[in-house]
Amino acid sequence: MIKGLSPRGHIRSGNQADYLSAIDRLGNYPFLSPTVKKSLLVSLLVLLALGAFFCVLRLSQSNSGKLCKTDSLEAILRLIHADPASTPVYGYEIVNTYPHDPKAYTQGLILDEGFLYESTGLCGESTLRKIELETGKLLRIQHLADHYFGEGLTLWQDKLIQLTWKSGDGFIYNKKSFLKLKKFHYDTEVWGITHDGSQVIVSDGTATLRFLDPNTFLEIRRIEVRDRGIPILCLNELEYVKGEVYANVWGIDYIARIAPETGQVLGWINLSGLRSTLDDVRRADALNGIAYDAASARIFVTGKRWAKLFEIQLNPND
Ligand SMILES: [Ca+2]
Repeated sequence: MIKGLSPRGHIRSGNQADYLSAIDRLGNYPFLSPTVKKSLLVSLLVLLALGAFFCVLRLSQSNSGKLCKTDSLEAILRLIHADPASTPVYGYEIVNTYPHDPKAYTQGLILDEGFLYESTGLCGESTLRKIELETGKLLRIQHLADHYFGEGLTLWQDKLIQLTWKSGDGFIYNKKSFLKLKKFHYDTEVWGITHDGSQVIVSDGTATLRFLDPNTFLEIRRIEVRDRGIPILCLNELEYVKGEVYANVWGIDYIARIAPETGQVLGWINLSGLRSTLDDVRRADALNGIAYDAASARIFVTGKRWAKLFEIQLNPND
């Protein structure tokens, strides 16, 4: 499936609730004439439609998404299983299973001090969330404007950095309050983000990972991710784990373990069995979302519209 408008670019109505609430509140202003109320109603609906329209229009011009075709993904799968001895393929054990919002279109996932922070995508549904790990309870949420499609998320010092897909805008928030501290701009499409303690690392759906200054967001260096010489396209959500970059590969249920110095794939994690444990497999979209808790050395994974979040332990052999 070509990565374009489907499945990433659906128009969704997450912010419609805000608009509908605003429309409801119009009834609380009896001093407004019916004509004025009608004009305000039309204006709100036009704003809603325009936001979603421009979001989808921008997504339709995707470049890297065109790389993620079925034959490209099948080539990666053949490579992974061609000669397991040359690049290790890890299996997993499920240590714990936690609830995850089945409506959350997960694009970025991290864990800090026992809490999950998540960035979700789709036009009109993009959010930043703080979640109680054990219960899945939503503790805080920030809606993005309808014209943004939320992407990667990382925590730099005490600030959350959230990217958006093709709009060229990223946001920095206070971790506790979700107060938006800064909006910054970049010129490229972006997907995932993590950091290694000194630089932030960004994916863009190709095989390239870029290392950026966390304060200026200027590029310092870049690597091309390869396994046995073959570029690994469609790199998506990222997580820095014990000196390696873990990356979801869009469209397959595998995580690449990448050497940040060279881009070489050090190993693969085969998570293709996780999907079958979901109650509603038909609604579940791509495996996406890796969070690592360095304090307890725990790894968490989930997917877009997956109703479960898994703590996993890696096995040396698939
Ligand atoms: Ca992550």
